[in-house]
Amino acid sequence: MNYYKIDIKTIRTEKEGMLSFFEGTRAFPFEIRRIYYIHHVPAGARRGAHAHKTLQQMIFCPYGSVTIFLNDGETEEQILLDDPGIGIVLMPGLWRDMLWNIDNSVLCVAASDYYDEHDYIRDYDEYLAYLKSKKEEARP
Ligand code: T46
Repeated sequence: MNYYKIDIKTIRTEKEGMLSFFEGTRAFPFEIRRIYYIHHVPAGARRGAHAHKTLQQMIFCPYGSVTIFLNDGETEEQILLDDPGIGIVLMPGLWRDMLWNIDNSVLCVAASDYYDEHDYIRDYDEYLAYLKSKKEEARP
């Protein structure tokens, strides 16, 4: 599946606590054009239910626990994000859902582009048709 996990650089600082950081194109292969974060979500809530045509994103959970469900039209995987030092880089074309495991968990995203609703596919049948047309395009 077209995603991978990354270790976000995390250092124990002289003052109490830890500090994590990442730099676009060093930690993952795109420049960051947008950062957004999702918060004040109750446990048990689900979000997502869409795919992106071109957007690349690095997703991490600096506080709490969120499960990410990925689907590429053939296989499904789920990834637990409950460690501020772990992120996942999602390449375009993956259907995703997110489940909040703990109240008020925060999900942060570094994205390769500005917000554009035209980049979203929010209907699953449309998503499957999109994948099929991409496969046909790629045929020699
Ligand atoms: C994704 C997952 C992980 C904006 O106006 N600007 C923005 O930058 C974003 C991200 C959203 N919006 C608007 C669009 C909708 O009217 O905020 C509303 C909620 O967005 P959405 O329902 O897409 O939110 P999630 O939590 O389902 O999905 C978000 C991102 O949209 C999406 O790109 O991959 O987080």
